[in-house]
Amino acid sequence: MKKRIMVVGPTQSGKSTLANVLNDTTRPLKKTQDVIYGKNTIDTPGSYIENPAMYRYLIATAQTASHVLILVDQSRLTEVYPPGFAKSFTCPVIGVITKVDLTPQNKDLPIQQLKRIGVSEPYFWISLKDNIGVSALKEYLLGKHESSDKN
Ligand SMILES: Nc1nc2c(ncn2[C@@H]2O[C@H](COP(=O)(O)OP(=O)(O)OP(=O)(O)O)[C@@H](O)[C@H]2O)c(=O)[nH]1
Ligand SMILES: [Mg+2]
Repeated sequence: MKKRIMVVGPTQSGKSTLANVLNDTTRPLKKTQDVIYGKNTIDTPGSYIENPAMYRYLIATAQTASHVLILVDQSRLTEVYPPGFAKSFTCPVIGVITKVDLTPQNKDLPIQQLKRIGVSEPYFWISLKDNIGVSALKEYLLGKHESSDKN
């Protein structure tokens, strides 16, 4: 079975925008209401990580994923993840700091937050508006993924 990259993060943190980039698609960006399986991704609604009753569902969904991306919106640093949450997943968990075009001075807080969640470095800083860091992340995730798992 093809493994996909699961994208988790608070509401409006840029999950669906990133999923579009990873899938080379341009799906319209309206609030994600359900888990959406794309070519390379599993996009999740922000409300799922904001609702502890949905954690089990996210963890179960990740069982078929190659990676879990934990998004932290640098422009809006809400604390939605429980401490150690990354340890719930059996696949690699990658920390992605989004919207770095909006508040470029804010570097330490997202790092502290990712450490608290239990995500190990390296972290990726991206802007999907200014196209910063995107090709490095894509290469890291899909470079090996696609060649070993084509169908
Ligand atoms: N400035 C800026 N805006 C961004 C960036 N990435 C996404 N956005 C904008 O942020 C808004 C939310 O993006 P989405 O990708 O829909 O966010 P989401 O996490 O999927 O949101 P939900 O599905 O509601 O949880 C959109 O208006 C995007 O255009 C970025 O890197 N910089
Ligand atoms: Mg979305």
